[in-house]
This record gives sequence, C-alpha cells and structure tokens, in this order.
Amino acid sequence: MPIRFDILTTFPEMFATEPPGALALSIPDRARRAGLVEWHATNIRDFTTDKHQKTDDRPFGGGPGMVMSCQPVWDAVCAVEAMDDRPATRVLLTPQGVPLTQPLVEELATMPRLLLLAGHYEGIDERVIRKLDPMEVSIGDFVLSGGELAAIVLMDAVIRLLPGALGDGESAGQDSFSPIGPGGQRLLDCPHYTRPRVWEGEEVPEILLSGDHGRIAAWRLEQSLQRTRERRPDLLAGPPDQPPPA
Ligand code: 6GU
Repeated sequence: MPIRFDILTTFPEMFATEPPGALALSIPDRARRAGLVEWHATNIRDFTTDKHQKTDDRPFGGGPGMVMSCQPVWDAVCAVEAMDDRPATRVLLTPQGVPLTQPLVEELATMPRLLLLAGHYEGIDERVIRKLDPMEVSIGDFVLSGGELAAIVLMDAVIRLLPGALGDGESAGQDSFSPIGPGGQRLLDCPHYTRPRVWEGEEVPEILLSGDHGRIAAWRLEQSLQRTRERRPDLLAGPPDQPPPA
C-alpha cells in the first residue's frame, strides 16, 4: 500500500500534480508514479458553513491578523479521515511545533497515513487544535506565510525515504544527517566533485582519483567530521539529556 498524505489547506493548488506543483517533479513525482505514495489536498473552505464561505475571523482580545475558525477545520478533518480506513497521524505545521529533524522524518516515513494541517493567518483557534491533538511540527526558526510550504518540505523529506523512491546510485544512507559518525552521530555530507579534473586551475582532491576505495571512504568520513565540527558542532554534542557518544 502506498503511504497516503492528506493535506488540509485553503491553497490546495500548491499540491497539484497537473499543472505540476513542487512535488510533481523529480523524486517525489517518480515515487508517486511508481505507486509508493499518494496525496490528496482538500480545501478547508469547502467545509465552511459560513454564508460567505469564510474560514477565519478576527482574534478575540484584539490584535492583527485573522484566526482560522474551529468549525471548518474540524469538519474537514472528520470528512477527510473518513475517506480511508487507515488511521491518520495528525500533523499540524506551525512555527510553535517541535523541530523537523531527520529522525522525526524517518519515524513519519513508517506511518501508513499522515494528515497534514496547514494553518494560515495568525494561526488556528486553539480549541480545535486541542480537540484534534495533532503532533505540532516546525521546519525551522523563521516564519512562513502558511504551513503549505512546510508541508511540502515534510512530504519531500518523507517520500525520498520510502523504499524504492531513490534510484540506483542515489542513496539516503549517504546524505547529510545520516548516522555515519564513529559514535553513530549524524554528520554533514562530504564535498563532491565531477569532471573536469581541473576547472579554472582548481584540482579535484588527488585521493578521489586513486581508486583506493578504503582510503576514499576514510577521507570522506574525515571531511564530513571536519565540516560538522566547523559548521554544526551542535550535531557532535550528542542528543540533549544523553551522555555524549564515546
Ligand atoms: Cl511549520 N509554518 C509556518 N507558518 N511557518 C514556519 C513553519 C511552519 N516552520 C517554520 N516556519
């Protein structure tokens, strides 16, 4: 069975396959055509009972922006969940969520069905969030106009991990954040080179031309460690609340 994504949004066009949206290209499109994944975007606006089709309203207590109302969100989630027998893991995309990391992506990639709720405006009425009790996920410490681009990021990261999604010569095990460190740490990727051997007077590192696969692997690991120390020392510190790796 393909993993199923349901996206609840007021901008379902962003998830279109025709004309192609961001996920209808490259690896996610190939995975979809191969039957590894399916996704369905549902317009929350289709579920509003408001006579003007409104999905939002002004915040109690005043302040800028609009708040997405409980009723259309709740009814949309209930209707979408009933479209398939499999239980959906509910995910709300919000800057207040837990950070999306590769371990979380790996966990999500094992789920049969994910329901992604993309909020807009100043947010969603807290009462419907509490009633849905979703996992709340953020893609970083910055603010997007809506959860849709975050949902697309999450979907891309999950889809490329599905067995068969990457072709020969593509491997998720070599990516940045793969646990290749000597203590199983997740490291940044090593640098890569292709032809020509000399470009603008700059040579490819000699070792990569040596044909010695053992030494090449050791060099790449050392490059990964060096980059990680320089750019992301936090990745080598070990997970918080756990002893650092030996
Ligand atoms: Cl998940 N949503 C929005 N609106 N902004 C974000 C985000 C999510 N993650 C980082 N910024």
